[in-house]
Amino acid sequence: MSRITTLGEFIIKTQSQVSYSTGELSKLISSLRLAAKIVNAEINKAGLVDDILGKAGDTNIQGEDQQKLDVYANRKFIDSVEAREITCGIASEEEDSFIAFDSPQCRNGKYVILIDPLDGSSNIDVNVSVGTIFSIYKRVSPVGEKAIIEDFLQPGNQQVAAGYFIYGSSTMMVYTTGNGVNGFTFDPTIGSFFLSHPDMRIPEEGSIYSVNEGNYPFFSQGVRDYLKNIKQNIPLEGKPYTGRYIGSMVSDLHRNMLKGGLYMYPGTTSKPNGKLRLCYECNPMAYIMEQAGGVATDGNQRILDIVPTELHQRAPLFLGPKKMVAEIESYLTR
Ligand code: P6P
Repeated sequence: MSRITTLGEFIIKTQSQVSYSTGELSKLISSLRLAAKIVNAEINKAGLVDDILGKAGDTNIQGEDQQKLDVYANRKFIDSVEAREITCGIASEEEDSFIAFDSPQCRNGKYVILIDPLDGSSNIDVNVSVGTIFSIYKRVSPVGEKAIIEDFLQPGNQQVAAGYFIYGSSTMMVYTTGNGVNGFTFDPTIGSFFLSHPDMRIPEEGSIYSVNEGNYPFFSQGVRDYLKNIKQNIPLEGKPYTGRYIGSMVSDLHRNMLKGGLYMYPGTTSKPNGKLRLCYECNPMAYIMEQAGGVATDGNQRILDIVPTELHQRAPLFLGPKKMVAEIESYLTR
């Protein structure tokens, strides 16, 4: 039986791999673990708790209905990160702008964090898996001062850590600090995350594709040609491609990383930049995918090389095994 490794032990053991880390990054990652446990507990009993399901009655800056659990999760992650006093600021999908923490200790924080506190939350009421996505950077503003917007508008290739929590049939944390991707499964009877998926790599071959085909009429000709042709092509193993899409990016991406598959959210005629947010959805997932041996592009360039100009800007996204992304890219340039 392989040695049992808790997330806490793993964070400490691998801390030395992050050259400049003085333990703050470890503390930041462990603060996310605490918030995720709290959110997980609420999600798992959402159907039983009064007044936690459904819409909060507000819309976020994206113009999306905020679910009550969106607001709850957002609060828990912000409070948990701020309480550790090791991060100078946070940006969230659920907040109009970034939050610069004001305590002297926070101002001395080296890192900023961007987060989608509860991605796919509209699925909660129908009991479909949802997730939290996070992205961590070293600040560019002087230590000791308040965080500024430039701290949050760095290209994804500057990330020092990224990860996601998936609240599914089991709750997992999957993250990277630039030395590969590792997955941890939560044992609710003990209240700890345990290393269950060491050194995750996406299979080089894949026969799963994940896209909302309801948008087919509004995709570019290249995307439509790709979707038409893969229904005629038979991959090497002789089985047709499989369409799998549950409308929860963390779940779709996690499945495709384990089984081999392409996830995409292309632009459409009305939304040429698609729906997904560059800074706290595309970038962290692209970093994880690259660290797992895959690739992530917007159809023209590497996601991680895009320099953000706005906190909530969107980007088309194609990510998965090199061969599958290369194939669809060959259609996009036609
Ligand atoms: P559509 C959830 O709102 C989300 O941001 C991703 O998790 C998911 O993949 C996508 O949007 C689903 O969007 O337009 O297919 O419903």
